This record gives sequence, C-alpha cells and structure tokens, in this order.
Amino acid sequence: MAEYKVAVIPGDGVGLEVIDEGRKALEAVAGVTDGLSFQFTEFPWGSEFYRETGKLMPDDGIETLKGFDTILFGAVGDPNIPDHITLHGLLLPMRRSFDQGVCIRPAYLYPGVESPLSGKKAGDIDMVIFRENTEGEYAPVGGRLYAGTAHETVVQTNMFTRRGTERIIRAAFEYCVRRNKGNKVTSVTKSNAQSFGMVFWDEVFADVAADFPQIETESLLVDRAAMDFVRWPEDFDVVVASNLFADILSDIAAVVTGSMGLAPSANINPEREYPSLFEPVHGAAFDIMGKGIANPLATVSAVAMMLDHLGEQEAAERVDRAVARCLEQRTVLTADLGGTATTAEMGYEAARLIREG
Ligand code: GGG
Repeated sequence: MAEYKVAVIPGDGVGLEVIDEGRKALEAVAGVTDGLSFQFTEFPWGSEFYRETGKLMPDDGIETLKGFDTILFGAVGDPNIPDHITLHGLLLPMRRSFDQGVCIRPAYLYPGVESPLSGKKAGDIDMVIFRENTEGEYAPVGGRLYAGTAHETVVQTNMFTRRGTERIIRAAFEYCVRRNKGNKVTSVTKSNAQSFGMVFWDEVFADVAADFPQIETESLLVDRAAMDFVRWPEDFDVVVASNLFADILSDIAAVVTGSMGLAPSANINPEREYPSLFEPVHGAAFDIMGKGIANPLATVSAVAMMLDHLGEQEAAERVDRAVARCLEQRTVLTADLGGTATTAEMGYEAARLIREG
C-alpha cells in the first residue's frame, strides 16, 4: 500500500486552472490502481501571497515541503510584478534547495496533433531535453554598482560546477541507454563565445561520453541547434544543455510538437534526498489566464512523470495512454489544438480515459 504525500502549489495565472486537472488525474489513477493513494496538501503561494505578505512563499516554506514525497506545481508569474521577483521568489528556490539538478522535458508529436512544420507526421518528432537546472546562467551571482549613474555597472555570472555539469550530462546518457530509440545524445553550448564555462562543459561531455561508446554523440552551438529544431527536429533524440539554453530550446520543441500546452517538465533530485517537482513547461500565460481555456494536458503528462519517478510505472503508463488517446480521438480539445473545450472539460476527459484504461 503506497500513500504519497503530494504538495500542490498552483501558483499563478493558468497554473491555478490546470493544477486541478493534474490532481484529478492522480485521483483517477489512484481509483483504478490497487494500493495507490495520494494525500494532497495545497499551498496558496505565489503572486497573491506576495501582495499580502511581501514574499512569494513563507520563510519556512522549503522546510515545510521537505516533509512531502513530491511536489505538483502550476506556474509562476504576474502581469504586475516583475518576472525576476516572482521566479526567484518561488520556483528557483525550490529547484536549488531541493538540489533538483536534472530537468527532463520530453517533446513528442502525438497522433491527432498537427505540427506547425509542414510534412511532419506523428512520431517524427520524439526528443527528450535534459536541462541543467540549478546553476549555469540561472545562478544568482552578480551585482549592480553605481545604479542610475553614467558609471552604472552590472555583472551577471554563469556558474558551472563539475558536479552539476557531470550530473546532468551523465543523466542524459543513462536515459538515452534506457530509452533505446535514436541512441544519440546532442550537447548544446556556445563555447566559441563562452570560452570558460562552456568549453568546460564540452570537456565534461567528452569525458562522460567515453563511458558510453555505444551512444552516438554530437555537439552543436545553440544558434545551430535552434535552426535544426525547426528544420530537422526528427534528427534529435536526447539533448543536453545548460539551464538557459535548454529552457529556450524546450519552448521551441514544444511549439513544433503542436502546443506549449502539451509540454511537461520534471525537476528531479536524482539522489532522492528531497522531493522532486513536476510542472507544465508553460508559465502563467497572461494572455489567456482567467478564461478557463488553458490546455491541462501538459500538467497531466507531468503527473505521469511524477508517477514514474515515484516507481509507479503501471500508473504512469496508464496516464500517458490517456493523454495520447485524448489527443488522437480529437473530440474534447482546447483552443490551442483547434477545439472549443474548456480546461475542466479536457481534464475531465483525460480523467475518464485514465479510468477507462
Ligand atoms: N510552470 C513553469 C513556470 O511557471 N514557468 C515560469 C518561468 O518563467 N519559468 C522559467 C524557468 O523555468 O526557467
């Protein structure tokens, strides 16, 4: 009998709308799986909390979350609060405090979904992006001097540690072996320009690759990778990149596979010392928030990744199958996929398909 304690943080914008559908997916799969149950605790942290308290989460928020098996997260961001305040106040502290250095972002062109790229059919695009998740360009290292004067000076430093770099690259290779599809790992850097951190990344990539002689390797500059994600996305299998580059590339991968609303993300603490966090790749989506039309399937797929991480593979596969069926049948779809369904209607359909098996 496994009962998992799930911390639910809806956050902001459409996060508040899609999170319920992720929760319903967990309830649906628990309802049809012997011995599987969830105990949910919801935390009202985010921009509204910031307006009330001056903080995105309480001072003891990280300590509180340590008592949970896993975290289901919606989105962060508010039209009236600068993005660097919201992101650095909620999501990034969780990723760093819980040492979630491995971020996994799959992108798959499902049957029933049209790519904006011509001539791509289901399965043609099938890649998994490994994003270094706690350092690189997101390291809060830098400063600002002489603000507002003619001598204003700003420093923003990228940080690459051997531990963090080797960990994400090794995770990508190990996943590539397990996945056994294209058997290729592509590393993306800009080491012609970033001659310290990214040259170091290239060296670590070569060292780790030597342990996986059966895997084909490729190193691309990020500008070339961005082009190839659009013109030859079928060439990619597993992609590994720094925090910022992989964040940008995973948005491209999401749109070429049909919608940002389909892209899930797992923020993993590989050592399992702390809870891992699962979320849709999309953010608060200011343009559609409050309308109840956001696609909930990215969150439902994130729930499947959560189940897989918890060791509940059968339940994870059941949720994945329901997402694929929901898309293929094309009867209940949100506007991003050409339909008219609401978030709740599509979430209800996903839950129904989970129960149906
Ligand atoms: N659900 C993901 C989310 O809220 N994203 C907001 C965002 O700005 N994320 C930046 C990042 O993941 O680096």
